[in-house]
Parts: sequence; structure tokens; C-alpha cells
Amino acid sequence: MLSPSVLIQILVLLAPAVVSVPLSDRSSGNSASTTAVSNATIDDDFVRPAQFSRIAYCSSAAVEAWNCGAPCQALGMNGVTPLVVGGDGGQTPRFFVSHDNKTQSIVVAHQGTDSSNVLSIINDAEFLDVGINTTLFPNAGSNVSVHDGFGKAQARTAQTILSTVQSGLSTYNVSKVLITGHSLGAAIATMDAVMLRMQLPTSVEMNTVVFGAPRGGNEAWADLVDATLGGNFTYITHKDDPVPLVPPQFLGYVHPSGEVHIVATDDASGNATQTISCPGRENENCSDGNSLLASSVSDHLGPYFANVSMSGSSCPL
Ligand SMILES: *[C@@H]1O[C@H](CO)[C@@H](O)[C@H](O)[C@H]1NC(C)=O
Ligand SMILES: *[C@@H]1O[C@H](CO)[C@@H](O)[C@H](O)[C@H]1NC(C)=O
Ligand SMILES: *[C@@H]1O[C@H](CO)[C@@H](O)[C@H](O)[C@H]1NC(C)=O
Ligand SMILES: *[C@@H]1O[C@H](CO)[C@@H](O)[C@H](O)[C@H]1NC(C)=O
Ligand SMILES: *[C@@H]1O[C@H](CO)[C@@H](O)[C@H](O)[C@H]1NC(C)=O
Ligand SMILES: *[C@@H]1O[C@H](CO)[C@@H](O)[C@H](O)[C@H]1NC(C)=O
Ligand SMILES: *[C@@H]1O[C@H](CO)[C@@H](O)[C@H](O)[C@H]1NC(C)=O
Ligand SMILES: *[C@@H]1O[C@H](CO)[C@@H](O)[C@H](O)[C@H]1NC(C)=O
Ligand SMILES: CC(=O)N[C@H]1CO[C@H](CO)[C@@H](O)[C@@H]1O
Repeated sequence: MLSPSVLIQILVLLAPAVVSVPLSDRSSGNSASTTAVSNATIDDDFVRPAQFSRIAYCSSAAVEAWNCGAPCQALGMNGVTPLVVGGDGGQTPRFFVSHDNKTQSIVVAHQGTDSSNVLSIINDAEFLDVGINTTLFPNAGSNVSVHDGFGKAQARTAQTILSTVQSGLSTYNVSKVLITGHSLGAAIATMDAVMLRMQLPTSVEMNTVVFGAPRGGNEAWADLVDATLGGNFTYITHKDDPVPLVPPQFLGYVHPSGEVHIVATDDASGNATQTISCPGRENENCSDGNSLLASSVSDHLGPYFANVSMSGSSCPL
């Protein structure tokens, strides 16, 4: 949960922007019309990624043995084979790469962190962008930079992810990859997706669906994500979650395209009841239109779709 002191830090940080920046400069001014996302699209494209992202919060032992209780059962007990499980749940968030028999794909999932922790990483001494690692991202342009804390976290697991995805594609003779993650894990997953797209053959189909993502880098990074992943990247934002609003745009950060926004989850079953697709970048009709002052930190955890919430407590095993 977000501690009051972290919230105050963030608000202090944002205060000058609120005072000095005209409201219309807060974003790109994109108010393109949103469209409703159907339940069929949610069921086909978003539920399974959410279920994989939730499992990244389970203990490594439970993921390795694929006996993590309800979160594993939601995917089908016998259909998923973990290929590598790693991370320490701290400096290196947990992650796993697995074969998903149901979709005949290789799935990469990254654990996130609670909102106070993701906000403190963002608000850290390591706050500033750094140029992207050109070993991992061989054809990124020279102006591309990402948040230093996210870049370092991604680099710690990048080689393992890349080599396991490559061997998994070959062992299982499949040609599809799904990349997912929540919160800090969403930022890492987005970077993984760009890295994998640059390094895997074009015959490999890739899809990336992330949840509760902070802004990961500058405009050149957003351009790179759009150009590399195009329509196969979706970032899902839940109601008044503050995390997608940070780091702020006045520091040069911007989300790529691909937002899908959950407006309401007002039934007792934890399903989304109103979900919209948001054209362009930083659409004012979606999370960019939210105010940090009116944000709800519990919205960061979900529930996203099909009663999937993301935190350690949603996978105690
Ligand atoms: C994989 O799915 C097929 C059906 O699509 C099923 O026959 C087979 O038992 C499954 N394998 C595992 C390991 O679950
Ligand atoms: C990089 O940024 C500089 C300064 O803003 C700009 O002049 C240049 O065109 C940019 N290069 C690319 C490849 O975007
Ligand atoms: C870039 O990533 C590679 C592979 O993870 C790592 O060995 C190298 O130290 C990184 N470079 C920088 C400058 O961080
Ligand atoms: C791998 O899959 C392709 C396409 O699905 C198929 O044509 C090929 O025979 C498979 N190779 C092996 C070794 O199973
Ligand atoms: C999205 O994925 C599909 C299937 O792999 C591919 O045909 C399409 O070119 C991809 N779109 C972009 C913009 O990469
Ligand atoms: C939704 O999930 C929570 C755990 O995250 C659980 O306690 C609750 O019973 C679930 N609700 C329904 C309607 O399944
Ligand atoms: C979509 O699912 C939600 C949640 O279960 C439900 O409230 C809504 O009525 C459904 N919409 C349609 C058009 O079936
Ligand atoms: C909630 O979503 C799940 C999975 O998408 C579905 O099985 C269930 O019927 C939904 N519940 C309601 C009340 O719509
Ligand atoms: C579809 C939709 O919600 N459109 C709104 C987007 O935002 C603009 C400006 O705030 C409104 O005028 C639209 O009605």
C-alpha cells in the first residue's frame, strides 16, 4: 500500500508542474474518442495474461512445481510447464518463462511490486532517464532513454529471458510469445518485448499485455515501442490507479500507444463492467485524465479482469 509519506513526496514533486504548467500542456491534448472493449475481447486477449501476471507474485517454489493454488488452477493445472523461474522478490522481482500448452506459446511474466515500492523506485536518486543499453537493444535510436531503475531491473534478467525464450520456441516447436507483467513488472515486460522483437526472427508472433504500468521512458522510447510492437502492445489501466501517471510528463516521460482503460468493476464478481480502448498516446479520456490528487492506490492492485488482483496476498503460496 502507498504510505502517506510517499504520497506526500510525489505530490511535492508534482506541485511545481501543477502551478507552472498550463493545463493544456499537461498532456499531448489527445482527446480522441474511445471505444468500448467487448467481453469477448477481454476473455480472449486479456484474462489469460492477467492470470499469468498474478502468478509472478507466487513463491518461486510454488511456480516451479506449478502448485500455486487458485492462481495456477485458473490457467489449468496441467497445461503450463515452467522453463525458468527466478528473481528474489526484492531487488530482482520474480519472473518466469513457461510453455503454455493451451495457446501453444512461450509466456514471459514479471512480478511487480506494491505501489509504495514502485513509487519509491521512481522517486529514487536514480530518478533520471539513462540512455538505453545498446547491447540488449541493438537497434534503438540514440535518443532513446528509459527510467534508470527500470532499465537496471530489466538488464538483470534480460539474458536469461532471451535465451530461455529462444530455447523454449525451439524445444516446443512453437512460434508465439506472450509477455506480461504488473506494475514495475509491466515496465520490465515492455522492455523485454522490445528487446525480444529486435532479437527474435520475424516469423515469431509476439503479443504484449501489461497491467498498471508506470511511464517507462522518454518520447523516443515511446516512439520505439510503437514502431517495434505496434498494435501488438496493450497496457491496461485500472480506474484511478496513480502509477500510470508517474513519472510525470513534465519530466519528459510519455506512455506509448495501446492503452485499454477499465472504467468500472462494479459487479460483485470482480469482473470489469466497463472497459474502453484509448486511441493515441496519453488519451485524456483514459488514465491521463485522472488526477493524482484523486487517485486510489488500491486500484493499482485490481481487480483487473475475472477477479484477478495482483499482489503478494493474491498468491500466498
Ligand atoms: C496439451 O493439450 C492437449 C490438447 O490440446 C492435450 O491432449 C495434452 O494432454 C496437453 N498436454 C499437457 C501436458 O497438458
Ligand atoms: C535526437 O534529439 C536531437 C535533439 O533533440 C534531435 O535534433 C535529433 O533529431 C534526434 N534524433 C533522432 C534520431 O530522433
Ligand atoms: C547492458 O546489458 C548487458 C547484458 O545484460 C550487461 O552485461 C551490461 O553491463 C549492460 N551495460 C550497461 C552499460 O549497463
Ligand atoms: C514444427 O512445426 C511446424 C509448423 O507447425 C511443422 O511444420 C514441423 O513439422 C514441426 N517440426 C517438428 C520437428 O515437429
Ligand atoms: C502484430 O502481430 C501480427 C501477428 O504476428 C503481425 O502480423 C503484425 O505485423 C504485428 N504488428 C506489428 C505492428 O508489429
Ligand atoms: C475474488 O478474489 C478474491 C481474492 O483476490 C477472493 O477473496 C474473492 O472471494 C473473489 N471473489 C469472487 C466473487 O470470486
Ligand atoms: C460484460 O461482462 C460484465 C461483467 O461480467 C457484465 O457486467 C456485462 O453485462 C457484460 N456485457 C455484455 C454486453 O454482456
Ligand atoms: C466473470 O468473469 C469470468 C471469467 O471471464 C466469467 O467466467 C464469469 O461468468 C464472470 N461473471 C459474471 C457475473 O459475469
Ligand atoms: C468518447 C469520449 O469519452 N469522448 C470524450 C473525450 O474527451 C473529450 C474532451 O475531454 C470529450 O469532449 C469527449 O466527449
